[in-house]
Amino acid sequence: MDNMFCYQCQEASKGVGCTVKGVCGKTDEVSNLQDLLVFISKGVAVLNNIAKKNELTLSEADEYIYEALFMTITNANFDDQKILDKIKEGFEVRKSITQKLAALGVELPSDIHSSAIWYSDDVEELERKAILVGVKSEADEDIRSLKELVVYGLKGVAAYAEHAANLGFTNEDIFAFISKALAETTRTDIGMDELVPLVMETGKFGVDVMALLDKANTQSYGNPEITEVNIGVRNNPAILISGHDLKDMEELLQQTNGTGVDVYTHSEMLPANYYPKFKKYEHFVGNYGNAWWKQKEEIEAFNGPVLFTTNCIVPPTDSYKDRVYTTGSSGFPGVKHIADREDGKTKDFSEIIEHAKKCASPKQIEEGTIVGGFAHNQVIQLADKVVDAVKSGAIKKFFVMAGCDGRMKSRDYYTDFSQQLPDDTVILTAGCAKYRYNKLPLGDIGGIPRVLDAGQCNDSYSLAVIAMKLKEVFELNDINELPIVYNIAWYEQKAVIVLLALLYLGVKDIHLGPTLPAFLSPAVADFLVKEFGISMKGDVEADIEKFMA
Ligand code: FSO
Ligand code: SF4
Repeated sequence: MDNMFCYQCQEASKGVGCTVKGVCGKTDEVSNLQDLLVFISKGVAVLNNIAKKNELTLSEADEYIYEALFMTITNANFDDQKILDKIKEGFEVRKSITQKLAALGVELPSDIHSSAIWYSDDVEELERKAILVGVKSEADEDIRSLKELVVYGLKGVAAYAEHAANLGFTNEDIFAFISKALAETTRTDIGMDELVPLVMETGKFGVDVMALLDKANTQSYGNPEITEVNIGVRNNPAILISGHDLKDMEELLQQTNGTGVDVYTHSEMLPANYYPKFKKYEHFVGNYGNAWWKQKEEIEAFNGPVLFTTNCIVPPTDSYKDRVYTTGSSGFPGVKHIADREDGKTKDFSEIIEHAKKCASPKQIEEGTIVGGFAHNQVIQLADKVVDAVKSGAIKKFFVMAGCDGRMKSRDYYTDFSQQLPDDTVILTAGCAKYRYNKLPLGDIGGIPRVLDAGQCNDSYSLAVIAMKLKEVFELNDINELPIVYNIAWYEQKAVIVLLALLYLGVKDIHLGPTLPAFLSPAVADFLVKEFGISMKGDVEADIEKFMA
């Protein structure tokens, strides 16, 4: 028997799955405990679903589920102890739901799934159970594929729901769906006929949760606006902040204000630079470095402490591990974790700020500026200009190149593709995929930059809003009639939910790369090809010729 089995991300070993240790650096122990955490979350969902059917809304159960799922996303949490603690918390949450249901006189069904009742407080037994409840516990390859597609989509939904909730924005329908869908994946009698619609419904809630997070972000911090972001450095000690959580960003900026410590974003936090409420801070210098996978060299050069608010964490080397801090759903054994907010209070970033003061200022690795901030509100303000450029033929095609970056050599495709695209094309991007081309001198078309960055991966929602707006302006019946090509790069489960959201919105003929998800069985992959025209990226010249035809 394998030590572990995980095939949830694009780096799954040999395109099949990691069985000894994760390519991401996750140990077999952590991987198995994450499987157990998903199993326990399913049990909480089964009970929560029953509670909801009895009109009992239990925010502690909803919260538990999205936090637990988020902890199992690729590159978020490598800390076995934190995952064990979360598993044990799950037992408590289940107990509390069961008691509340009993108080209402609700009886649990006799055939309830074991994830809703299995219990142990013995660590060795927990670890033995962990090996048994993973992905492979579903024997049928196609059912497993569809169930995991739902679970991975839900992990993305959970991540975005958590960010929105941190800003005080929640949606009961989204929570109800997460519990319903998770509970559905525990059924042994469910077939393709029910799982395929469940996958599509997951996509619908992908759209809803991204819309909710968009509302949370823009109502809290203003609409992103066109911004020139500094990529050079200043001569002060500084903190680097990475991940996606804007509430953490806000509190870090507030608490560093006036301390002499500067703040820089890394990777997926770059779009924080586009929000009016953050731009006003003089000590918010700009963005340092590139996509997540370059963090080893870049953190080394940064000199100051780094705060991970979410994924993607690359296991740190000893040379800088003492400068790494995690918070929220992220974690790594042996690094400092900044505790969650207590009700009505902010997080306490004083330790990382004091740490920064003792460090040298960042070493310059780049200089100049990059432009971003093309989220839906900003682009819609430019709509006339864009529409004129399309009508005059100055813009022939848009390429949606949202998604993720990663360390695989084959991702050079995206840089080459951007460079070789004809001059009358515009790239619409979101997510860390942008680092493959956002520093290239691709110029502009009548003042419209050829790379329009909407923001983080969840801001792919902005790209969908822009597409809908263009469809309306051009009076088209179908979004697929627009001159837009989708050439998406995926890496982890947030990209899975973005992809399912696009499918739900009716987008056809998406090109996906750099490799096909290992969790798609041949039959499920075939279904996606036939139903939605999904295809894999090919080589640059042939793809451009095909797309421009
Ligand atoms: Fe990237 Fe990592 Fe945003 Fe992901 S930093 S890969 S899809 O976590 O979430 O785009
Ligand atoms: Fe492998 Fe990806 Fe799973 Fe890590 S998250 S163990 S790299 S499939």
